[in-house]
Amino acid sequence: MPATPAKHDALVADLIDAVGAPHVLVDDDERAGYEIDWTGRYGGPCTAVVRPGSTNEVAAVLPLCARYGACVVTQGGNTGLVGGSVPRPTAPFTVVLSTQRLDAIGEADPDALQVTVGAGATLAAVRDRVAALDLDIPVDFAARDSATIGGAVATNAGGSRVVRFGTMRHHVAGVRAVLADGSVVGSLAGLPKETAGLHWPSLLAGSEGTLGVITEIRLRLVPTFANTATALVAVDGLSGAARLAGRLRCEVPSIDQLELIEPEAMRLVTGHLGRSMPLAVPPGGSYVLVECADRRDPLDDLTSALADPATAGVIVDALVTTDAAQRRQLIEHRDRLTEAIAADASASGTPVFKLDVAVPLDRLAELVSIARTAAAADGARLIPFGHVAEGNVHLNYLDTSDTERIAATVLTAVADAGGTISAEHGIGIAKARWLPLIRSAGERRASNAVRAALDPGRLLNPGVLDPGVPEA
Ligand code: FAD
Ligand code: 2HG
Ligand code: ZN
Repeated sequence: MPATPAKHDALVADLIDAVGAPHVLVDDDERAGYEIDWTGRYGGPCTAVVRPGSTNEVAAVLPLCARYGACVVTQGGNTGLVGGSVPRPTAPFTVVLSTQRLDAIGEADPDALQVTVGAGATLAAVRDRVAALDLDIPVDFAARDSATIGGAVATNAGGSRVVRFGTMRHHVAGVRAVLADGSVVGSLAGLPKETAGLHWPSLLAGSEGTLGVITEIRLRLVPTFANTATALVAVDGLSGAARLAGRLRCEVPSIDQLELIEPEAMRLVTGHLGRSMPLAVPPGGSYVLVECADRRDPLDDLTSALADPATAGVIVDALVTTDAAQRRQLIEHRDRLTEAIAADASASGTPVFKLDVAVPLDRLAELVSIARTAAAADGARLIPFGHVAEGNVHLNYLDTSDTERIAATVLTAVADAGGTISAEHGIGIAKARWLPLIRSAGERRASNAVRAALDPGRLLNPGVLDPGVPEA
């Protein structure tokens, strides 16, 4: 239900009291960018955008929204790909709580390998800040200039370094967060060990803005590995890509990325970058981008592993380099894929339809084949790529006619293969109705109970992660 004008005005006045007039945006043109997601597929109107500047201001804002019955959608960099960071079209009495001003970055502790950052600090800003201490962030992906640490925790983001360091939840040594009633919870002490009941980082990582607003994070860091070697390897197919990934993980301790680029994706990105295909693959072949990073030169380890008879059998061709400019060019084939897809979608006028899924590695080839068949049946174009070691493939459909049918075919196949309908982007709005494919009624009831305990008014991110009330 839309708010009455009186209610809207009263809420806005109270929000202004809480955070100051410059940080409550109500004009159409000021709100517009917060109301539509990165893909242009999801969004809706909001009553106001509020930009608190501290945990205490967040703690003041949430009970105000509760008092007026307004929903709250927390938004970081708004790079999320499942519609969870923008208002719902059906809930116009929504406040977008932007973490943009929560962007402080503390002094890193080089002994503990930790730093305290505001939830609104971007990945790139934190990386730049800690570089002087020879430290780095363990999670990285192409949206690094806009995506925030808070958003990455809330979505349990993955990215290219998961093969080495794991997903975002492994790097949260502490959080501070605000619950719907304004309670401030968590700790930033960064204790690597503590067994004392409920653990806020574990509960909030991956909660997609449904359990609380994360305001600060005690983030784990990793050393900078200054010596790098990069390879683009053409292999004979997805099973070959999986074999290569397994062998390299055994034989090259400095593996930092193992990224999958299917030929359709390579064609699209090279066209976007105005380049020719860097290597040919045979029909049914695939590309794997390999990045090694170490304190010493990893080139010999990489080249001897690629020449090993156990891997050589699946390799069709390879480019290997340590030259900075050549490395950057190779990596761009993977790093700029989402941008290339967005440019294509914007030229064709139909938003891209994204499915981020993972299956056990030995089912990857079968799944991609089903995804291709679904594209052909729809008359759509499929651009598949991903993170090979985790069996995580991003199925990007362009020029779709019936996205529901594609989702039904692909997500059912994923579930049947023992996979997940969200490997790293989250469930958001996009996949909420498909959650029963991978979560039992009992599991959904338990999730609902946790959510109801922390947010009894269902204030926070309604619809996200919510397939409806499960059967008794
Ligand atoms: P938003 O988009 O603003 O929000 C995402 C979700 O988190 C929403 O549900 C929101 O309500 C919630 N949220 C945000 N901040 C908070 C907070 N402080 N407290 C509570 N809830 C919060 N993702 C990957 O995992 N791996 C990738 O490789 C990857 N690559 C990408 C590449 C591109 C080019 C793009 C556009 C996106 C990519 N993503 C990737 C998806 C996206 O960048 C990540 O999900 C990222 O973590 C979102 O961060 P954000 O700050 O933009 O969050
Ligand atoms: C990536 O791995 C991101 O590049 C984005 O997760 C994937 O655009 C996508 O579908
Ligand atoms: Zn990804």
